[in-house]
Amino acid sequence: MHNKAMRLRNSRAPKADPALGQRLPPGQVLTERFPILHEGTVPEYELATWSLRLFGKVGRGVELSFADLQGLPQRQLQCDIHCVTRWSKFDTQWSGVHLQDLLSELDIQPASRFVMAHADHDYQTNLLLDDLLHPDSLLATHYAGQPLTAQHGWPLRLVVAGRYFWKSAKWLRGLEFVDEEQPGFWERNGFHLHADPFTEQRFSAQALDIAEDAWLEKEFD
Ligand SMILES: Nc1nc2c(c(=O)[nH]1)N[C@H]1C(S)=C(S)[C@@H](COP(=O)(O)O)O[C@H]1N2
Ligand SMILES: [Mo]
Repeated sequence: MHNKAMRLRNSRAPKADPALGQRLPPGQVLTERFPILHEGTVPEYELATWSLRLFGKVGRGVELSFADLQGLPQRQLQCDIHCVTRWSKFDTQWSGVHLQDLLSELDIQPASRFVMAHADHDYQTNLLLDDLLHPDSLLATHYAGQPLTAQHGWPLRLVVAGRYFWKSAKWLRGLEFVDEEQPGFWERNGFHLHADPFTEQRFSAQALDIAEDAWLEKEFD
């Protein structure tokens, strides 16, 4: 098991705050800050050569430039985010393109239920197509009214409704439509395939006890 999963497993759950009611998933702590978490270095891009590919079981594949994305309908999203390392942040505000709008505008129809998101650097996460089509998911280009910062995923990241935040791949480069579910990066390294915060689908096997403060050692902005 990856030592991130191991460390988390060996730490304790925080006490529940009844004032937060049903909105804060079990075992989470609320923060106002916005932690920055990823493996490896922050990628650098030239927008002119950047692209997003849709491929696999999706008829003719497509490759979209950033300008193509900007030409699609833009949506706003406000949602709560929940990281498996126990921090949650309420009312984050995103804007960008919804996958449903992209598929409709390009007149393409996926023929599979599963999607592998491909991101830099060599990061993948497995998703259900339905997760991406959820009204509270987005292919986000902006956070709080500003273009994403490099550290938070510029130029494009996923925001995936109802899943721990590792599913929200930063530096997204491709969506591969696949017949069978395969684990992505963290899902191969001790974390759960489906990652529902409200039922605490944290780890790939049993037993939960997670570090309530591991994220405090990270960078913030
Ligand atoms: N490409 C990429 N996306 C990624 C990651 C990563 O390592 N690489 N880490 C994930 C994890 S574990 C989390 S918690 C969130 C953190 O997003 P943030 O840095 O904007 O808070 O990004 C997710 N997306
Ligand atoms: Mo994470």
